[in-house]
Amino acid sequence: MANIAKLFASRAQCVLLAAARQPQVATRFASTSGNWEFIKTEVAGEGKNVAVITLNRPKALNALCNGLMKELSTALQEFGKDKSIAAIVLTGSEKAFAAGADIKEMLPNTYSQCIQGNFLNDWTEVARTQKPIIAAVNGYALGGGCELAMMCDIIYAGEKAKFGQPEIALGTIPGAGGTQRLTRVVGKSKAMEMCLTGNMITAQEAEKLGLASKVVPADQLVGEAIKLGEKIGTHSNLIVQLCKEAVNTAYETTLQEGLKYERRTFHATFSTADRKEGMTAFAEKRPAKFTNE
Ligand code: CO8
Repeated sequence: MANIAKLFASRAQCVLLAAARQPQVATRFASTSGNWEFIKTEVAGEGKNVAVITLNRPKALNALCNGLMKELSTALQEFGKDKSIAAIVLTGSEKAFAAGADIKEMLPNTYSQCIQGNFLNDWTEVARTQKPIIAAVNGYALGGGCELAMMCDIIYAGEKAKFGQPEIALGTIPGAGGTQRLTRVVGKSKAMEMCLTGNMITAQEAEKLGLASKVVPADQLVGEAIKLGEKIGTHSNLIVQLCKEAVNTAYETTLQEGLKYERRTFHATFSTADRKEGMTAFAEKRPAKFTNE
């Protein structure tokens, strides 16, 4: 156990050191120029610190073709490096967040092509992103679309959103987390029911099950998600990153190991300027001025 504690302490210190080593200049990337085929990107919020990525393939209900997933990964990497961005909102259209992987594109795939081409490898960028990602889900989030939403950190759902894992009806199974992330969130019985029948659940059910944290009217959804991103952006980006890692650790390890990781990360925050500033500001009854250091 002592070794695990040491490992976690050194992981937390590495994160802090790596963050401290990064250049402090705010860089704007091509991702904000709107030069995409399958997505749209913009920067929103009063402080222009929330990135919004909109899946934009309306004719196919935002089916997640390779080109779309590549653009999404690139945009996430670019916003991830952009120091001025505190949080990212990922959304689709009112009809569909995403109706799943592109069935027509996948149709001719063979087993050997899937294995040798490492099919789905491009899909991991969302879960690897260090900044908080909020999925704003209107309409269908099916198959890979539901899995994409679950790779995000927080899901806000529009009133008419529908979540489901219908792969079983296509003679396959979820391949990007549907049998794993969904089960951890909603429990075995509900996950089995959804994966084995392909039945969809409503936004209201998703909220009740803890899959979505809030249901809002469809036309206010993206605005609410941006507000959430702005609220997160009022805190230290550095500490937000550590906190996100600590919450994610709950899904990766045992309770004891997770508690140790949390404790060591908590200790590590005492080596940051932002921890000192946050507590000093409280004691002096003034707003904190975080520097992300
Ligand atoms: N792939 C490709 N095209 C799609 C997809 C899709 N997943 N979903 C919809 N479309 C296309 C339709 O083919 C149609 O195109 P066209 O006009 O050229 O015929 C257009 O979008 C509009 O769709 P519909 O006419 O069907 O619209 P409806 O409003 O009648 O129905 C539904 C909406 C219920 C969402 C319906 O389109 C549907 O059932 N879609 C398929 C949902 C599905 O099965 N998703 C799971 C896909 S498999 C998957 O995600 C595996 C994930 C594994 C990991 C990721 C691997 C990359």
